[in-house]
Amino acid sequence: MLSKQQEAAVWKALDSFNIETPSWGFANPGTRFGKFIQAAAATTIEEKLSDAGQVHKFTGCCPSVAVHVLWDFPQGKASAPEVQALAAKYGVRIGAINPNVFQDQIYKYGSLANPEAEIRQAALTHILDSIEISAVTKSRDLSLWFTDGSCYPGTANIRERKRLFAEGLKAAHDRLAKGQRLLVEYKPFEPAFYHTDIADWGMALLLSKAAGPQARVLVDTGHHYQAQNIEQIVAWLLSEDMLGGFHFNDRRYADDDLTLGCIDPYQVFRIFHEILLFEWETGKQADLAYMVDQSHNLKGKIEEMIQTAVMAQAMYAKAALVDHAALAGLQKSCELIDAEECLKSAFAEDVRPLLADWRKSKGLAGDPLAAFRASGYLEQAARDRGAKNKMAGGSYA
Ligand code: RM4
Ligand code: MN
Ligand code: MN
Repeated sequence: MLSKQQEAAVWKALDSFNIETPSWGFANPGTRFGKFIQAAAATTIEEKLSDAGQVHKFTGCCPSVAVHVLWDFPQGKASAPEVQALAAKYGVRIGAINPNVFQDQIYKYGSLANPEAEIRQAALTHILDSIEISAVTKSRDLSLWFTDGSCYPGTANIRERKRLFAEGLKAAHDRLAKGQRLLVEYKPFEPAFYHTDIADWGMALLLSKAAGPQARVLVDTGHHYQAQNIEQIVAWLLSEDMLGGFHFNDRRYADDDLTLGCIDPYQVFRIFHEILLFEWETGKQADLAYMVDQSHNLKGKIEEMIQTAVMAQAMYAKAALVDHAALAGLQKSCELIDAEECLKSAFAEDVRPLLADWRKSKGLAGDPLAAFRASGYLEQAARDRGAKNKMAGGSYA
């Protein structure tokens, strides 16, 4: 049984917890081996925002949507006011803006680190256009992920490319408005299979520092080597005031983009624990963007996103149950078993009844997935979009 005090801690945590959904998670993506089309998948930015609106309507914790400029702004900057208005129409707002400097043919040998100055400039121009879009959509974060790298030893000058990245990111940073942030994401491999220019958190950290004071590191939970201790990275970045936010997803092998916590919920809990422990110790609020970065080949997209939001809330609530004062004492006196049990007992609590109560207090259904299923939205979407999906063959766009 949870004490009144513990219940209050969970309640407070839930009141402050939001997680952003990705527009691309509602479309028909797949793997590089093929796509299995879903009749109800979103085919336009309007449909993506409508679906994201459903996730927020039933969970109450997904008020914003990250967008990919190339996929969601058909006319580039000119589409920004319309996209902004559509978000409002469906009860969400536009969150992080993701430039796309990896899909166009010109980026075969890289974007900001391309050996050709003209292509570097094209990439920078797209990033600067994305900053202009963020002014219209009132988005705080510009979220940058690069595929730059090389596939064979000896084919690229690694140090020169690092220099070019520092230069390009600084040029982008210089255009940020006050209060905006540049989030620098890292990933060890894919599509570059020998070296990736921003391969890990250390590289992202150094480049963020080189870019300027409004740059932070973005941790995508799927972008690590097997067995890497992600919560340690989180703790270090927090202590450096250099953690900007997350792309949440789960993985079993590599960058699998699986549903958050489907393989290892304890990992998610441990990440949230490091954040809440930091806040308790320092009395500071960690200023982080919690975002989902998942795209599902097989599961229903809206249902999967609801599962994700519910999982994130549950893990955050469990992390809020850790008795920080007790844990700090146990760590100091090296009482290993008791310290570990202190952490694990919070993880073991069943917070579902409390989550349901919290939802009901906000006028939401206790079980968001069941409520969404009962709404008939999915069946209607399948009817409205089925023919389009069949014809289009489905894509991220
Ligand atoms: C990448 C990375 C980026 C995302 C793209 C679609 O693996 O995680 O954040 O924008 O996928
Ligand atoms: Mn990501
Ligand atoms: Mn990824």
